[in-house]
Amino acid sequence: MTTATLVILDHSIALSTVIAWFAAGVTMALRRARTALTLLAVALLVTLTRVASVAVLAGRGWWFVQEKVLLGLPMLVLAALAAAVIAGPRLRGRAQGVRRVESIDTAGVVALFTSGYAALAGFVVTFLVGYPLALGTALITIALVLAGALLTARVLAAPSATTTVEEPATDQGRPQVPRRRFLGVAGGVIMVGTAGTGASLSVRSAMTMTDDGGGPGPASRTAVSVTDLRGPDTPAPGGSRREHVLVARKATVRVESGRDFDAWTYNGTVPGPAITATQGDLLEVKLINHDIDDGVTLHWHGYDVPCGEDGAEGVTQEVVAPGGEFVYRFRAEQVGTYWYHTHHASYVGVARGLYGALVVKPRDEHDTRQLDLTVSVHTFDGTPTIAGGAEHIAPAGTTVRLRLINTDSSPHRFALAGASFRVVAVDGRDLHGPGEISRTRLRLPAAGRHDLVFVMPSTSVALLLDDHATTVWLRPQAGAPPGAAATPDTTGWPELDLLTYGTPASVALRSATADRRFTLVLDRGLAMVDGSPTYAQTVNGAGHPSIPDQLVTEGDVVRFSVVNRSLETHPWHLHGHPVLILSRNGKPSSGSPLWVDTFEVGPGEVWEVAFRASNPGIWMNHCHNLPHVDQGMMLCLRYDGVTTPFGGMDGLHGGHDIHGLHADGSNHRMGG
Ligand SMILES: [Cu+2]
Repeated sequence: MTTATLVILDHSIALSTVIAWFAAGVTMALRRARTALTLLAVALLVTLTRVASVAVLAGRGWWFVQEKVLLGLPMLVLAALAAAVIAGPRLRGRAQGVRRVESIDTAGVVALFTSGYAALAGFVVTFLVGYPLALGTALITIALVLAGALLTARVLAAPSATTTVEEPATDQGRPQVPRRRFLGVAGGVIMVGTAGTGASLSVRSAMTMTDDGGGPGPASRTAVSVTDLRGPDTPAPGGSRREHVLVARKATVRVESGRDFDAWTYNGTVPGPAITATQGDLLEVKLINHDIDDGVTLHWHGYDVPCGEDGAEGVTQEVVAPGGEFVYRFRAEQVGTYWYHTHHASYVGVARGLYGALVVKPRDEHDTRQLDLTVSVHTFDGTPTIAGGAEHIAPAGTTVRLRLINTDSSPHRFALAGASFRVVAVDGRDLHGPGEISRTRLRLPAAGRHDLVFVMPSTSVALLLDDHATTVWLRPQAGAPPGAAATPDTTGWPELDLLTYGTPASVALRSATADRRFTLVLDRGLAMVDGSPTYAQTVNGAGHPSIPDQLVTEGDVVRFSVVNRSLETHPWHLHGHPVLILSRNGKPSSGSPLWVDTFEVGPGEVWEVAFRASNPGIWMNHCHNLPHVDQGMMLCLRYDGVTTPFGGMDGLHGGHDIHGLHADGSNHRMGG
């Protein structure tokens, strides 16, 4: 059973305990002793099942159960035992007619209701707080459960409630609740709850600090500003200077599906102009903002540029406002398939079209028989659309390289019909010994890239997106029939698992001792995001910018684990460094060394990755499901001694926000 299934099962059992205990309490209050006794037995059984489900879940990792084991379960079990001892014998007596049904048995009913409160509190804590559990939260929760018990006792102990009543109370005969006392106690409980929640939230929002990952803390060293970490302004020997001007402006574009779309563009097109270079060239890209009121930047996704060129608004530069400009310069030293996009309010900007491809080819590539195509997928108004041309001619024998780019916030599946192929690179980095595969689907996480290579057969080849209609045709000659690739049903094709694909090769980083280790537990919960309490996408229980920075020192070997406690998928993206995948759910990667810039952590999954801290700066480390960034799922990896003059690190709690709150304080969301 997957961890996600276990989590869902545990949630269902937890909910059942809530229902069972309250049902037992209500029926006992209604003096239906037999039913109440049965329900008590059911509640005890469900509680026992809950203990088992939490125990099994604990086997998948402490992060999945911490708050349950430390708080929810002990509370529930204690309350349940008390309820069994207090209410059990009384109910049995009444059910067997030993005792006369005279009145509400206050102690028994309170005991049953208290179990219900305990079960409910545990359930709520899991959803609102999750991991890690703070002592304050535990104390508030226990206080609320006790307050609930007290309140119930007071309500039941009201004089009219103890009057002997032979029949279940009718509306008229129902015990009169002493309103003033009830309101007083209820008000008190609400106040305790509100004060506690407020206090715990403000503690969380104030605790931005540094996580040193077990390595040395900050040293007093000469500070370097990110503004000094800029790229060279000459190409490598033999390379050339490639200048581009990208003007960010609004435009109505006709997407390949044939519809018009009110886009935000670079140079009036979506995708923006493809930026290509040969290894060693100098890329100089001038970004001009014409009329994007929200502001723009350029982030070179997966490209390990010097930090000052990273385009992370509020950390490496100010946002480029309308009328403003910013020049990015860096050497194209890494070959491969990448992409660029705005990193300001990116959940809106990228969705509306502020992105384009970045492809760097090796200097020594002279294969004239190669067809090199870049194919990107982007969703406009809910329709995934391919950019890169619907049809291409590739004579039989041609080597075809397909550079697939997912520019969306959700994963996409590609399938190639009519030819066997190799996945030669992932996220721009070559794989080692990739074998030939066919009838296999490729899952591209949000922001991910796969490079496919195949030799064109004498029949047509089709590329399919998400198992639907063929989106790109490759034909050996004009008018060639679709042949076997016509309408293949790809739904039954297996998905390629990159962790077992290709052949292993030794990588020093894999066995190197880590200088620092971090764990990021992803979940949903109540947290402060940009100064407001939100049901946020959290990292270790906090939302941006209250998530502690990860501190590293240049040269460190860093390992970090990403644990997904939630039921959503989180494509995790570290800027400025490729990460080596070490393991998924404790199982080591066994194929080619896999270097990626974005790895998709599914619900219940645990990924461990490593990287070498070799690119000084302050780097965003975030979920690339961009709406999740807006909901708090972003933090910074900071090299010791690097500072920023922008809002980023010290000004995070001030008016300056680093990912999408505007000068007027409003969040601009994309409509529809
Ligand atoms: Cu996410």
